[in-house]
Amino acid sequence: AVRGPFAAVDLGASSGRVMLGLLQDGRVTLEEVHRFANRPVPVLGTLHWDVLGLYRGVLDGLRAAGGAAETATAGLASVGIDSWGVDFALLDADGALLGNPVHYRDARTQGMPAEVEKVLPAAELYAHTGIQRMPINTLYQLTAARSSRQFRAARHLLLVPDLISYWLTGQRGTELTIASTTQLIDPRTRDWSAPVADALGLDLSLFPPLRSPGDPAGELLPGVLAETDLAGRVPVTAVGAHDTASAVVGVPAQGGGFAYIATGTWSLAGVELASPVLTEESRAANFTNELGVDGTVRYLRNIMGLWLLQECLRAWEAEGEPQELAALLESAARVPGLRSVVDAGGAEFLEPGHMPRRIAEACRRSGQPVPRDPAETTRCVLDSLALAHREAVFDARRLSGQEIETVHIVGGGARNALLCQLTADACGLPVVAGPVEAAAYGNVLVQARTAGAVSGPLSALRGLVRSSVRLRQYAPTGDHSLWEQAAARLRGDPPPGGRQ
Ligand code: LFR
Repeated sequence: AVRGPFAAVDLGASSGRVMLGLLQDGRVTLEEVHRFANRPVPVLGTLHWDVLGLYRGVLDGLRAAGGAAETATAGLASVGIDSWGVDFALLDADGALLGNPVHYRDARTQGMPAEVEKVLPAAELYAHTGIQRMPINTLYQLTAARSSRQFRAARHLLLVPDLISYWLTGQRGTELTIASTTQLIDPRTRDWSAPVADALGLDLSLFPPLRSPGDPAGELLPGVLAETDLAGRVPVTAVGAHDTASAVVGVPAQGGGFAYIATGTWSLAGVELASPVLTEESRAANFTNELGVDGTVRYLRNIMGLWLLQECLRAWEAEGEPQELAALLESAARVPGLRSVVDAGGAEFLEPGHMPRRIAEACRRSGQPVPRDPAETTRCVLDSLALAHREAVFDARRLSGQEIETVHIVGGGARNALLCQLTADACGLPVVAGPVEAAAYGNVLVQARTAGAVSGPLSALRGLVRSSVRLRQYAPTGDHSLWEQAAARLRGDPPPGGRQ
């Protein structure tokens, strides 16, 4: 069986990377061969992704993968692509790109959920799709875009990882896990929801046929081989093309009683289920049923995530007060906890700009102390995130009936010891942190299984991750009831004994 190397292309909202994965002696070794920035570009008032720039990064990454020693001897076994969700490109009948994809943080989706609900009430939409009401969802973006000339000229719609895959292979498909972020998939049938598309007058034939993680997705085109100095036939394999789907595969859990938090720009906190939860209660709790690898459902809540901190850092830098992250986290750890918390799921934090000011404003509005410096602001952000993690983990347990013994934190936030400890404290549960590159592990392992290098269910793949990485454990500390009080404060519950 082929043991690799496998190239995992993982595109995130702030950077992309190409990792090379190799299976050896029951372990996976991952090597980052190329990393490149992903900088959105505002053009005439619309925020875009520089998708050709990203593709350039992918090509450079594949060339670097080809240059690695393992590839020189064995050739590249396959390529898999995952990215952030919801965003898409429109192509004309010839397959040419009609414009740069618009960024989900662009303001065009403002008011779109309400627009959709005029024709399809929220409860009905949820019963069909089980997707959390977030303005960024493809459905709302399509509602905003549909009257444009570009949309009317479009004959194909490709989600970002499927677009990269198309450029590499010439073959168009729609991978299922990323398709589920559109809010146009029925999680029970794992197929497009005709009732939703019909109600909104959306033509589902814009989407190329669905394919599942593990399916073959073509081979690198001769022009791509030439550009990347790769030789031979290099298959592209559909993986969990949604980065969060790949990250959940890469959760090093043992047994079934776990929650996961995939942290990065976003925090995606929830559980893995065999079937969706489409109850009215679940809708009210704003839980989403995105699709996972191997027929699973990712039952989770989208939380604003480390975006809050990234945007603060950007603002401080722009104001001529750049902060060094490690030192900032150290000072934040010394700030007394839970003085002020904000709703880390709040749509008010979605768009870029002025984050410290917006956080201060949210604290002032809710009658809490306003953070006075970067350390206090950072503590407020991390306390708020930990609290949001707790609420999501507890709600996931309550709404799905799934037992939770351990919380796994994967992705960039697994590096942030303060966030991991606060999350353990807030949940009153042990936290296992790592790997940071969970999405790349998940991406590589699904390719490896298709190639026959590994076999078995997700639990077997997770076992391989466990034996490949060093994990950090955080035991819950502190007075757990303080978190309950903070949660009540955020909900606006009157304090015990009446309002002060
Ligand atoms: C994480 C992620 C989330 C999705 C957000 C926007 O990278 O994919 O799952 O909600 O980005 O697409």
